[in-house]
Amino acid sequence: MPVNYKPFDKAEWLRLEAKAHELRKFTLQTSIWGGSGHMGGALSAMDIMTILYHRFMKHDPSNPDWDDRDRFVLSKGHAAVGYAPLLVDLGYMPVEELHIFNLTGSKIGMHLDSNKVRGVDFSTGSLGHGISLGVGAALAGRMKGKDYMTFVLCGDGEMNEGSNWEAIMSAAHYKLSSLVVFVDNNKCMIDGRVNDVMSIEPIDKKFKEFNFNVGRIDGHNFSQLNIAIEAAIQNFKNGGDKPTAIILDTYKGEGVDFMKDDYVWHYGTLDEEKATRAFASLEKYYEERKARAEREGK
Ligand SMILES: Cc1ncc(C[n+]2csc(CCOP(=O)(O)OP(=O)(O)O)c2C)c(N)n1
Repeated sequence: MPVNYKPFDKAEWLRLEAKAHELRKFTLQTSIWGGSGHMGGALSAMDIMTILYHRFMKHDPSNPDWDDRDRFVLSKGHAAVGYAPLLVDLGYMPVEELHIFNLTGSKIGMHLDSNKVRGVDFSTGSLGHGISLGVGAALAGRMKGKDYMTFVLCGDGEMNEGSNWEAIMSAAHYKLSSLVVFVDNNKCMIDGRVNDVMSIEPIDKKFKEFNFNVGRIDGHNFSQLNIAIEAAIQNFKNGGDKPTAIILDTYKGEGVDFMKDDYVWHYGTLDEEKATRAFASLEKYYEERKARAEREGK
């Protein structure tokens, strides 16, 4: 699949909104099929995953091992309940696989196994390892003379893991400009708010001090996401010598009113009544998102 460098106009913005909406619904549906899921962190991450796979990444569902593909590491591997539907939607697997999400015998578990799930570059789930994997992938690309990008998506709570900071230090040391680390800064983790458990702020300044190029944006705004990712890719193409970190200010459970900004929805189950409310809330949210794209898009 070629890199899609069409201009980011209103039509493109609306196309991404429609896709993210579809995938948010698909995420809830997957957790219903499986009986549960980490919906909060999947919903906060849906916009970044959508724009990466649907606008920027070189990848080919008919050839997942294509050597020139861009790499993606879902370091916050528990967001698989959102990532697996995205891969299904792209054609990496049939939808029937999701009907048994995380159930006995399913290839698709609560965290995705790259040996079992087509399209997944790295198995994740144990937090704190995705940036190391990304450093390895970016170094391998350099050694093989490839020009692929490596994108790593971390959680903000995940930044509590010390291993991240060793990997961040090595990414800067090796001047890995093909590496882009996103932090899904939704301010919540598994059983509390990040600021109460272990604050990571000022996270943008920390990356800067570790010699990264740093952006900090609204992670639910496709226009801002587009500008930040384009800049990161251009940095690599133009021979830049620093990796990039993009801090995404987001909300856990984004799109579903009763989940939004509430760590209780890190992991959960939707009964019929809650499911009805959640889907209705997503429809309302989509109308607001479309209205913003109409208003601000060019
Ligand atoms: C090494 C490790 N320790 C603990 C866990 C359990 N765990 C799963 S999700 C989570 C919280 C992560 O918070 P954050 O990174 O902010 O995720 P998000 O809010 O984006 O879902 C924890 C502690 C784990 N998966 N791996």
